[in-house]
Amino acid sequence: MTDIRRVSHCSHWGAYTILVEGGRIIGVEPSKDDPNPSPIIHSIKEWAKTDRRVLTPMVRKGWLENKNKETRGQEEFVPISWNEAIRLVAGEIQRVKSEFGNEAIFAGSYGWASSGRFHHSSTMLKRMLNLVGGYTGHVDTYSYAAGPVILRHVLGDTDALVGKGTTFDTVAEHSQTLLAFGSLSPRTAQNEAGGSARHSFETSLREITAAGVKIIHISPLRDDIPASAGADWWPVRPNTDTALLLALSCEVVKLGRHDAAFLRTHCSGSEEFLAYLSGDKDGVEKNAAWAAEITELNADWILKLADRISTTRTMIAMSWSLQRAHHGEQPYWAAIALAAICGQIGLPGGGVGFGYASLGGVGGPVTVGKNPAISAGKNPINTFIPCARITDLLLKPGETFTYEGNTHRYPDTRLVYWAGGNPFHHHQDLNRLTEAFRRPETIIVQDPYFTATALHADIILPATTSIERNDLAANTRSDKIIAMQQAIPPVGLSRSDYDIFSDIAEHLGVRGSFTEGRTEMEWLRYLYEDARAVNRNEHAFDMPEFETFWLEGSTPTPVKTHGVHLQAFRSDPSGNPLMTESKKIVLTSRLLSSLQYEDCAAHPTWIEPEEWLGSEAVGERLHMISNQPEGRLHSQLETGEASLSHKRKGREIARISPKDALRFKLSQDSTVKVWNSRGACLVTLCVDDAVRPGVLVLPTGAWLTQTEQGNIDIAGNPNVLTLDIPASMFSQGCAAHTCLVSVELTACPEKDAISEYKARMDLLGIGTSI
Ligand SMILES: Nc1nc2c(c(=O)[nH]1)N[C@H]1C(S)=C(S)[C@@H](COP(=O)(O)OP(=O)(O)OC[C@H]3O[C@@H](n4cnc5c(=O)[nH]c(N)nc54)[C@H](O)[C@@H]3O)O[C@H]1N2
Ligand SMILES: Nc1nc2c(c(=O)[nH]1)N[C@H]1C(S)=C(S)[C@@H](COP(=O)(O)OP(=O)(O)OC[C@H]3O[C@@H](n4cnc5c(=O)[nH]c(N)nc54)[C@H](O)[C@@H]3O)O[C@H]1N2
Ligand SMILES: [Mo]
Repeated sequence: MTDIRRVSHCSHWGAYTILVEGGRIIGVEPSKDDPNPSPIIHSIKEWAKTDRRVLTPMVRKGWLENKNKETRGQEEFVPISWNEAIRLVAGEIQRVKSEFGNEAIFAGSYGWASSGRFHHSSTMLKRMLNLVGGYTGHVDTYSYAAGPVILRHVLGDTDALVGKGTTFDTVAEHSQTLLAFGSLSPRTAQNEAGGSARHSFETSLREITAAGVKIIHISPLRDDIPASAGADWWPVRPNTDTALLLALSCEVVKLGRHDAAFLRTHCSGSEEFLAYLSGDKDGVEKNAAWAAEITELNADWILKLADRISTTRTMIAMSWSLQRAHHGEQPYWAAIALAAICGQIGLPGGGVGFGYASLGGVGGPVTVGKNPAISAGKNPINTFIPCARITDLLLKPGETFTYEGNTHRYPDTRLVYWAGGNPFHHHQDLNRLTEAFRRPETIIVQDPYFTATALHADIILPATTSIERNDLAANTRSDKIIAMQQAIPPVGLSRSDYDIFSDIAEHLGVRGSFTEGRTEMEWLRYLYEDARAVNRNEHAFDMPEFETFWLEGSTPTPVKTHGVHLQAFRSDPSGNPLMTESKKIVLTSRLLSSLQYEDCAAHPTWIEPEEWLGSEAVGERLHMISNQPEGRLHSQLETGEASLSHKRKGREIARISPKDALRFKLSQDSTVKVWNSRGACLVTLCVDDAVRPGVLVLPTGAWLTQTEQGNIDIAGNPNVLTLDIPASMFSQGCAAHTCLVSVELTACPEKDAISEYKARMDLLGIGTSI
């Protein structure tokens, strides 16, 4: 008789049951409650393999011998014991702290890590460092930075961006027109930070379609929305949406349909903005013909759309992607301005919302109760960087940067500690990052995998994946807390993030405050029971006691449906003022007016991005969209079955239009070099009429595998090509979606990237000895 154990678990891509027999994973079953489970759940079998895992603590030879920095990223590693590794790491923290102060430790450690809210590696790293004087951290995220920064000044908070605005059920009931900028796609909705029990986006989209809502889809990619939605596709030039939004505003005003009363009672600075639209300010009317030229959309369509949105209840939905671009503040602000001009903000099914389906929970019911999560504590020092300025931090110590109108200084970083993130996947212009990673004295990376970031480390600490320990999954956009139960023993000598940090804390003399005397399971019980008590006392919502929850695998949490963004403000603007400079919606900002930034003006403004298809210097280049990969979360589980199904010949697939295939004499499945002045990579080509001419789509996440001579990445990582510039001086956000590239046919090298990566690991001594 075989004994199959059924283990409840969850990842960012959803909840599932792991089937374990004799200590081995024999299958993964989707959660019964999930109407659209993600295929990525099956890739988790990969976690149990040793192929690309780090099996034992490792140190780079040159660092161990003489703290050599020049050979970082190229040199062999040697295995060491856990005792030795912990001693080295704690010693470096102590040394840098006493010689240079805590600000010389960079532990922003951006990254998605696991969905577990206890073993959350970057939170634990911060918790530990906060007990010994703190660290330099980061603000905002790669997902969104330009967006929340501008929203805080225009609407006073970020509710409309983080899924606390208008919900899909309201859209289905009340909207007549839905303008969808970017994507509304099950591809991105597969994931949610912290995981979710049910993927409800496709159901919501069906309800919206069935209710007869007319969807206009504005995107360079037709398949950014399922064909079943029956949307009209407007194949906009990338990064020009602001011009379209300004023209729609201009034409609504010209039709005399703008809501002058709403602009007076609920907005500030509309006069100056209207003067910009009419051309009174700069001599150029921002009309349909003007925008048609910039966006390459049809002027008549724009006129008709202006008519439609000013006579029907219209919701403007905009992906997070649009603000991950140069001047990424502008489309967000211009969308708010258009919704304000139409006077629909605060009405059910009208107004604006950001990030619908960018993650699975945005647009779904909003969690109102408490979720369990370990606390990072408080950082005693206040040095920080905007998240995407990591390379500048390392290359420009002592220099200044601006953020939200203030000036700050980059500290002199001596120690970098990264746990649960992969900057050599996520950051832009990776060749520049490589140079930056040569600067600090010591780099510590804690990850289950030998990632491209671990390759650049001095000390690598192998963490377990979530299936090798116990945890809780929960998030602010899910209606359940899920038990993440241990399925298999730790792979190799890897240890849980909690155990690693507890031992380092011991060396630093703060073990007691770090652990508060609790074991893993005691923590889970404590965090769960705390959330349960709050939900009972403050929300009259009963959750079962911990033992029952753990046995059953999940519990519901309190949620709110039928959200209408800014309803209270609309009905009584002085009784419910916004937290902005005017207490109203800001259409011209006094702050930005005083700052006089060229890249973020006082009101929504069309400003040409650094690289775009309309630039004089475009030549024969394409605009690269490096969007999120269908078959994995970022760089995680790259060799899992879901991820591999979206690769060809061991590398990523890039898509271009049939017109461009003809123009560049490229055909289906050919190996193509994509390059620009910053770098080059190889991709396998797919010719697809879902892609707008002039655009190349290359998803993120391939494991950087550069050739020794030419620095060509043979895996297809778009971040060797992207621009490392901020969205603007105001937000300093990531601008990955602004990038021009060239393409050319190339001979296919013998090895594919997957086997080549493994071969290099062997050469560097990784994964061979325990
Ligand atoms: N060109 C371009 N670049 C982009 C984007 C884009 O649109 N275009 N998007 C950006 C966005 S939105 C984001 S969010 C970032 C994502 O960037 P990241 O969040 O850095 O990407 P991940 O691959 O999820 O990295 C997570 C790492 O954590 C490790 N890990 C997983 N579980 C654990 C654990 O339990 N403990 C520890 N210690 N480690 C663990 C994984 O092995 C992996 O190496 O990328 C950004 N980069
Ligand atoms: N499968 C999967 N899902 C994911 C992730 C993943 O790695 N894999 N990552 C998750 C994370 S961390 C995040 S932050 C979200 C991100 O969610 P998003 O930011 O919404 O996702 P992206 O895939 O970057 O971009 C969506 C689409 O925007 C369009 N777009 C790009 N530039 C422009 C433009 O200038 N104008 C217009 N109109 N459209 C444009 C592109 O066609 C692109 O396909 O995705 C999440 N979901
Ligand atoms: Mo993200």
